[in-house]
Amino acid sequence: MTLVYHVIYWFGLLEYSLFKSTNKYSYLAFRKLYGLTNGRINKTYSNRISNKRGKFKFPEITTGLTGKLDPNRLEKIISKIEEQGYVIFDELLPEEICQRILDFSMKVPSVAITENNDQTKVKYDPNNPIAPIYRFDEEDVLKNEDLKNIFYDINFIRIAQEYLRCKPLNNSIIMWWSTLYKKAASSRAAQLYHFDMDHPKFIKFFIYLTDVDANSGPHCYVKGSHITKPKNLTKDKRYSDLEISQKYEASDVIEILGSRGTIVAVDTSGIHKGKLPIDHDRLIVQIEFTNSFFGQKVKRSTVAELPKSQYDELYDEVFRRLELKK
Ligand SMILES: O=C(O)CCC(=O)C(=O)O
Repeated sequence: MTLVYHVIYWFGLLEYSLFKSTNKYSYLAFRKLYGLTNGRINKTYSNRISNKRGKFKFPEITTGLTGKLDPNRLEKIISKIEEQGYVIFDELLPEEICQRILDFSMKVPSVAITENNDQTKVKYDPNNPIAPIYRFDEEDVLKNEDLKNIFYDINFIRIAQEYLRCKPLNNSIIMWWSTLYKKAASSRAAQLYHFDMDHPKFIKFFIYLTDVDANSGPHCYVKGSHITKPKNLTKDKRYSDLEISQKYEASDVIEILGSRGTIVAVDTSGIHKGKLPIDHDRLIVQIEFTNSFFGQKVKRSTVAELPKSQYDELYDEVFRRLELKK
């Protein structure tokens, strides 16, 4: 059977190189092969991409939402992500920006998504939640200047480039409320352990826009699980807390707590979940970079769907804003 998956996957890669789209079966074969090869196929493909695609030339010191970044600090950040799968930055998104985004999230309708995937675009009302998760459309997110600035943050791009070992592709920026609607963890709201496998290699930056303690929906991560996973946890499915605790030491299962503004970079090919909030709703924004759009189709209107020429222009804009040269 593994051979069949390989054939479908390689056919998909060929098709992708010609038409820039991934057929459903090759995507499924790719996800399956990730588990079956413990990530080896991703490494092979990613190495090829790194060898082919260059890197942006950044100045020695860049300044962004994560403060001043020089090669020394960059190296430490990358080593940490490579070693444990995530890094928590000391810098916080400034208070006034968090507040402006929070105000925006109360005014602009978002999509309330139920466990059955019923979707209704409504204004989020903390006093009367109708779904465990309210996700904002990306086109609405990108109308907000603060969120746009997060999307264009130079340090995120620089860190993503170093981690992905090539010019990174902006996959998406999404923002969502996790609410107190349900008393049990929602699979739809990614509140059960799982790993992401949308593309060969990717990295996400999360920013908390509400204070997050153990009862208000922390992002939970199993240290080191992006490198290799125990045999029983390589299947592409959701896992219970018990299944995780049977395979990992409690000290490897991390709840990322922090006041609003906390910024984290996470390789979510590692095992993770958003814990069910029980005290307060959580608002979070996520920016994702990838090394290839092979894989999951992006439904939202993201830069991922823009033709390459326009895509480069987006990077031009990043560099124009920052008065830097590519
Ligand atoms: O809500 C969270 O913290 C988890 C999000 C998640 O599972 C994901 O982005 O893949």
